[in-house]
Amino acid sequence: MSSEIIFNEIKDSRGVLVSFEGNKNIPFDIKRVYVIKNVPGGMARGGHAHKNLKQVIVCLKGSCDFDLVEAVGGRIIKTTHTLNSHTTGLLVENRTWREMKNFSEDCVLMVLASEHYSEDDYIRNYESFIENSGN
Ligand code: T46
Repeated sequence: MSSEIIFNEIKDSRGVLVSFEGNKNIPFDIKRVYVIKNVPGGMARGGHAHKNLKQVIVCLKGSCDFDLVEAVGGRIIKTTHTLNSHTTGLLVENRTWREMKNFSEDCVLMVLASEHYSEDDYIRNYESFIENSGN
């Protein structure tokens, strides 16, 4: 199930360092990293799920909300997560519908992905996503 991961900060007199390592504090091999920023006020993103892709999303600056829908033990579970810290990552499992909203103007997201980019991996129809989520 999707969940939040807490990352350690390494602080010294020179500042702060946070490390993200595949198969250590990130629970998969990292094949791709991308950044989302400059989202206009009121704009939503997402509106899809992925067949195989798992991701950890880290908010490096500002804030935004993720609405997730996924099937757990045959039941549809809906959760909302506010991302506003570089020490918290949101693990989004495959076959999880996501809507992203309430972006602050300064929001910067870093996304660590388990797969290379593939349009074929997207599930874009919410009704068929729910039907195929098994309940
Ligand atoms: C998710 C959220 C956080 C690429 O060319 N390479 C990439 O790695 C990605 C992710 C996208 N693209 C292209 C495909 C579209 O033409 O960039 C454009 C925007 O992508 P998309 O509409 O998928 O962006 P979001 O913000 O709706 O969703 C993305 C991820 O797809 C999604 O898995 O969790 O960011």
